[in-house]
Amino acid sequence: MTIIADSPNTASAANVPPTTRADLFEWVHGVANLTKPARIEWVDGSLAEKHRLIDEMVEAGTLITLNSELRPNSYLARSHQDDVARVESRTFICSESEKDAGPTNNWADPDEMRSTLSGLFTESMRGRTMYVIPFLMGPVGSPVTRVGVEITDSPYVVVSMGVMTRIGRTALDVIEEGAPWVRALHSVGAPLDRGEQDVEWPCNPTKYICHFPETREIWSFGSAYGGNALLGKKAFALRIASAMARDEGWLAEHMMLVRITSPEGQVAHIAAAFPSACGKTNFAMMRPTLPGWQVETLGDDIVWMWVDENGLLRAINPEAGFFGVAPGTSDSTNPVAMQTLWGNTVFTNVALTDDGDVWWEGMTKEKPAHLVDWTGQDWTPDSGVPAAHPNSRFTVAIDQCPTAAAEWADPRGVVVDAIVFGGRRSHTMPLVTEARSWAHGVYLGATMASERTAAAEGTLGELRRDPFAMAPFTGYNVGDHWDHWLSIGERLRVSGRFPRIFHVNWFRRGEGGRFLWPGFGDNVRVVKWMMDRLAGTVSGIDSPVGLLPKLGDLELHGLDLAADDAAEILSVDSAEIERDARDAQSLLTLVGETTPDVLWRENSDTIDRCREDS
Ligand code: OXD
Ligand code: MN
Repeated sequence: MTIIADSPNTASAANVPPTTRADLFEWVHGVANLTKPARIEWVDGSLAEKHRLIDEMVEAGTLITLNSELRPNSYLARSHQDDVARVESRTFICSESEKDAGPTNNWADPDEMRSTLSGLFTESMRGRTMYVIPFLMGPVGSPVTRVGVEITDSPYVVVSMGVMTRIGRTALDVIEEGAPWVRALHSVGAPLDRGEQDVEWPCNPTKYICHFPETREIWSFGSAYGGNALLGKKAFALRIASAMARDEGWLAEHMMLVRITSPEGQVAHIAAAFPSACGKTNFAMMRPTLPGWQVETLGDDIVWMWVDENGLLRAINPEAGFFGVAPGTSDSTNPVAMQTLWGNTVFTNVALTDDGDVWWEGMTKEKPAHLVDWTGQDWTPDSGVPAAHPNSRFTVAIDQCPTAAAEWADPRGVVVDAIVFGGRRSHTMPLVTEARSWAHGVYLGATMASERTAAAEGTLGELRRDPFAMAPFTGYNVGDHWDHWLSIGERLRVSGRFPRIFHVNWFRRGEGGRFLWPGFGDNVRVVKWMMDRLAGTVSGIDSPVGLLPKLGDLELHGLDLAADDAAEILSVDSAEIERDARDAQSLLTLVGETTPDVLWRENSDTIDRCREDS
């Protein structure tokens, strides 16, 4: 770490920043002049630096050291109680034209927002250290790897960015070579006066997460929660990167990426989009229940894809870590995640056990008799409140994952064979359906919907259309995003090697509200059907929402599933699908003239098929 100056106004020749890029130096200097930190540190990404920051945070009470025998090198952070999730209502796309943000984003005029933010950032780092973090999204050498610099006044953000991205010298070298870089400015918005005692989780009730797609800039104020503050993730790798990808002809998507190997050695790479907290991480780390099947993990949250010179769709994971939801993760639901979390993990807002380890709802069948909950209060099973926050998280490096595929960091990426969309739907959508064409697949992605979970603010359970699971993450007009997907389809025509597109629903409920499908490792049964479709060994049954498996083609052997339930979960009720298609029209209408005609056609074809079916 290079420490430049004790005060931005006292930078001396001896404290030269480790960059020759005037644009970078000037930006850092300009931010320091605005935010007036006590000192500036350039982050080099070394282990020594990480340990020093962790020690400082332990000293300040921001991190609690866990029992090193049970959870080596691991820490617990407890956030402010109002800083626990992404704040979509405070997330803005500040494009020059309002139309470019589209109807599903909050738009703000860039000049007005800059002036608001400049006011908020004025002296916002007073008394704190301003860290400059060069970071790389993607492995060095991939055609879609991009670089950014995050300035933050939060050491928690520095350490977390060090897990989630490639920080320090490697990234700075790419900048030195002349690469354009994204400006990502973050402040917790809690200046410290001289002698003032700091709090454990500084933040500000006023929050702004702002994106300027034209100038590739991010300004985030007031929150230290990962999704708002680790700017390489949602802000850059999805919102800004999606705008870059539109301009440059590639895709930045909210997807996980896995490699599947069948017992016969058939290999396929699957990229899957699910709204937040719908089992995406569980899918990415699936331990298949069918013998001989293997799932290897390449990514759990974000995928960048491009059409290569041979017309194949290739993908990388731009991240280097997992920022996963803890509750519900257990040795039975996701043993791979549990193994990944053996140590070197930062937990946020989980509960603390009496022996200095972590616990969250769903981790064990039996609840511990006593815990300290995520708010720092004593907790017993009778407390009547969750011990861990429903959106509590773990932050851990991918290379700790026992199922990580060796290629997760290969700059050549992997060829995508199948794309999967999914959501949490109690009814209507069957367990799995295959799109009839690329355009139909884009329609299924555009109109996908899910019942709301705790990863963002909002009413739990409410059905929300979440196009491509990108509703809070597309940095431009959602209709243009759909059009962009259609244009990628045009480019794939060159090779004719279209990934097949599927839609899955692990969450369909039967009588009395019980889940019909066991999910988790048994989802490999659905993956097997997809692989059979890829290999051309099975056909499908035509339905208004696409091709359904024949009951006999879905491997149900060894599964405790009543025949009626199996039939129900594969069934499609035309009236329900028609209702859903009509409901989706409000989204197509809302998006208005930017909705591609092709998607309206897919919508009316779906309704026509429902009519023919009934
Ligand atoms: C996440 C999210 O944190 O999607 O990954 O909210
Ligand atoms: Mn996500």
